[in-house]
Formats: sequence, structure tokens, C-alpha cells
Amino acid sequence: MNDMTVRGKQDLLIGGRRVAPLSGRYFETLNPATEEVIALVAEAGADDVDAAVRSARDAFEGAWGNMKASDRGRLMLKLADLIRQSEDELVALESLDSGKPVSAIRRQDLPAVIDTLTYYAGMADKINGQVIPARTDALTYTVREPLGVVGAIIPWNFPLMIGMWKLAPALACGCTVVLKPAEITPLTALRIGELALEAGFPAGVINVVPGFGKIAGQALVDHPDVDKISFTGSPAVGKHILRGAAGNLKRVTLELGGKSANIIFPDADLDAAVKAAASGIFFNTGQVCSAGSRILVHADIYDQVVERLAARAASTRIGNPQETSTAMGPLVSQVQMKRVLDYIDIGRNEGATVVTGGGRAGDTGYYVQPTVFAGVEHDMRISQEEIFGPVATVIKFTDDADALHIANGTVYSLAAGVWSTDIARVHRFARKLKAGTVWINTYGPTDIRLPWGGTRDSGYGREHGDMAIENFTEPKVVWINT
Ligand code: TAP
Repeated sequence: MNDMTVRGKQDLLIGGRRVAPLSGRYFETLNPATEEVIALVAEAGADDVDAAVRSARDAFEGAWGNMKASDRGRLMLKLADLIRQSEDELVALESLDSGKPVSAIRRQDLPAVIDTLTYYAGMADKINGQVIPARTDALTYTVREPLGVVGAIIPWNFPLMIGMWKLAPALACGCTVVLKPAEITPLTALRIGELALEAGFPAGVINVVPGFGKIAGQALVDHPDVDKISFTGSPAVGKHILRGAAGNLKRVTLELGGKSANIIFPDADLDAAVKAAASGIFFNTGQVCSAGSRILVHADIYDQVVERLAARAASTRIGNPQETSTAMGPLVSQVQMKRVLDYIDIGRNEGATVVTGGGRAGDTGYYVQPTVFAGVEHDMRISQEEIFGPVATVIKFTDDADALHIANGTVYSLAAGVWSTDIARVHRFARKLKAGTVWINTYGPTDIRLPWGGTRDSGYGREHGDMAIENFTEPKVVWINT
């Protein structure tokens, strides 16, 4: 399985057909576990993106826009069925392209994709306006109308799942989509687009344009006929998109990075806390926006937590992501591996201590050892900047005020965790932590029914739940004199 390649060139998906890019250019996508080429993928240029936006607009004005909401929901359920039936193929493809372990994709990503699709399928015919009794001489009410054409720009850390977080609510609301997957993980997005056609989605409802961010992504952001950009990725690109979207004042939602604090007090269940802290940073090789990358530990238990965390890190089963026993695969790319190794050097040079890990694992594939840094100070770069790799920074605190000061002391505010059995304390921390999600005595679970996102460098707006409906619709007031 690890040597698997994908047959044929992977063309764009525009207007219900697989088409070659107008430039004729293709790029290689690699298996990060072996560094081997698995497929040649079409590189969308601005003219291809324009064709995709036109086909999305046609579908929006035509077949999709005229379809009953309940029929849209039914098609989404059909797609969920086809995804379920294609589980083996999608799991293998996602793993080959991204290096994620098959066991994790099967346990987490695929079920989340199906859950997201079925949740929003059920919502398609429940998007209501309100009758608002503003006057006695008029009937005044609101309807929620779909925004139109959505540009979805997604990263490489959860290609299937984050793609569906954008597709499903957009489709439920009646929008059409041009999806730009990350250049290094384009394969499952193309396959989902094909499955949607098989399910019966009209041509042009879902278009997939793999390519480079600066070309295909930028063309979507600049396009005057795109009504909304839904983006997940880095704060730098997010801010750039927000500026670019001012061109036609398109709506924007941004899910960006994090440097989340996971705070452990001496009265916590330490077995559970250490286990969750390890998976909070090492899951998906640390390539998670809400990774608990700063583990804040009370001085009284600092040494024992560091020791137990290091033992867990050292026993992580790293290996071939296609094997079901593998817990941790490679990083997604050589660029990401270098970035993480550079940060490990920065941490050493700043004076923090590598307790375990600290280097590349093997010499083929983009593997980095799960690494635990102790003696980390709050103002060090490894404590402030998002590393996006399997690197835990363990920071000592002395009391509640100190913990809060450290936890809230970065430019991010996506998520945080607190481990304690003191009920007053956990409520106090839930209130005072700057984070879109606060986990108490757990770390990391998400659910499509709950709003997800952050503020400051973590993002702009919220995804998931019924809040996502607001992301893809506009209210309209109707005033009828009576
Ligand atoms: P980004 O560069 O932000 O890439 C995210 C997406 O945006 C990709 O599809 C990318 O295209 C596209 N993009 C890049 N430049 C663009 C532009 N000018 N206009 C429109 N789209 C553009 O992130 P990355 O390089 O993949 O990852 C870098 C860092 O981002 C990570 O280390 C991490 O800190 C953060 N990140 C956060 C998350 C979440 S979930 N919040 C997820 C992944 C990464 P390409 O295909 O060319 O990359």
C-alpha cells in the first residue's frame, strides 16, 4: 500500500467534468512517508478559476438555485452514503497524500466528514426567516438567502474534514462552491467532487481547482463574482485574504492558528491529564490548529508531569501511516519538517531543555521524533509561535494568576484546557481564558454542532453548528403594506 500511486493525471473538476488546466501544467504530489510521487495534479491558473466560478454561478442561478431545499438535503445524504461506501479508498488516499495514519482517519476524520454532511443535510430545509411585528400597518418579515458562489480555501492538515466543514453548510444554504485544496494534499477533494456528481449533484455545484495558493487561491480571493471566502490556514495568509476581499467586499470567515495552553493543577487526575496532554500535542503529528502545544504545569507537579509526558512521547508508535498499528506518521512535507526542526534548534538556543526527541526520525520520509521541551520560559519563541509539529513546550507556573497570565499571553485565542477538580477554579478559568473553546478535564474533542473558531490571530468568525448558516446566507427584509 505504501508504494501505491494514483493512476492517470488528476485533472481539475469544473462544471461537472474533469478537465485539463488551460496552461497544460501539472505538478507532483508526494507521499510524505516515502517522498515518492503518487500522482500528477493539474495546476489551476487564474483562467481555470474563472471558468470554475462561472460554472458555479450558472449552477447557483440554475439547477441548484431552483432545487427544493429538501432535495438538496437528500442529495447531501446520498453523498454521505457514497462516502461511507468509499471509505477504504478515501482512507487510503488521504493517508497516502498527507501521511496521516489510516487508523486515525478511519476513527476520526471519515466519521466526522459523514457526521458533518448528515448534520447539515438535515438543516437544508430548516433555514428560516422570522416574522417581525415592526408595524401594525405592514407585514414585515425576513428570509435568509444563500450568499451565492463560495470560494473555499483549505489547508493540508485535515483535507477531508476541513473541506467538508466548508462544503456541507455552504451546500445546505444553497450556495455553490469552488474548492481550492492545499497544493500538497489535493487528492481526496477531487474524489469527493466526483462522488458528488455520482450522487446526482448538478454540474457546477462543486468545482475543485487544485493549484498554488498564490495563483489559484489568490484568483479566487480577487474574483469579483465570488461572494464569500471561507479559509483555513495561517494567520499571514488569512490577513492577506481579508485585505484582498475588500475588492468586492466579499464575506470572509477565517480559521487560523493557535498556541493553546493546556493547564494542569496538582488536584487533577494526573493519569488522565498526562495522557490527554500527550495526545493533545502529538495527535496528527502536532499539525492541529488547536494542538495543546503549551503545557502549563504547577510547580509542585512539574517534574513528574515532564517525566511522564516524556515517557509517553518516547513510546509513541511512529511509522508507516498505512499500517493500522501506527499512531504517528510523518509531517506533511519537507518544508514542514524543516520548519519544525528549525524550531527545535531555536528552543535549544533559547536555553530550553530537550527531555526526549529533538531530531528527525529515520532518513526517509518527513518524520520528526515526538519532542518534549522542559525549562521553557513564557517569552521564548517556542512558547509564543505556532510550530505545527510534535513539539510540546512544558512551562512551570506557581499560582492561578500566573497560569492565566501565561495562558492568555500570546497573539492566539483558539482553545485552552484546564485540569483540576476544584469546581470554582475551573469555572473561573472558563470565564477568564481567552479562547473560542475551553476544555475542562479533557483536551481536544470537537463536534460539528458546536461553534468553532477564535479571535485575534486565531481567526475571524465561527464555523460549525447553526452559526455556519449565517456564514453562507444573508438576511433580506420584506415589507408589505397592508
Ligand atoms: P497557508 O499558506 O495559509 O495555506 C492554506 C491554504 O491557503 C492553502 O490552500 C494555500 O495554498 C492557500 N494560500 C496560500 N497563499 C494564498 C493566497 N495568497 N491567496 C489565497 N490562498 C492562499 O498555510 P500552510 O502553508 O499550508 O501552513 C502554514 C501554517 O499555517 C502552519 O504551520 C500552521 O501554522 C497554519 N495552519 C493552520 C491550520 C488551521 S486548521 N488553522 C491548518 C493548516 C495550517 P497552497 O496549496 O499553495 O498551500
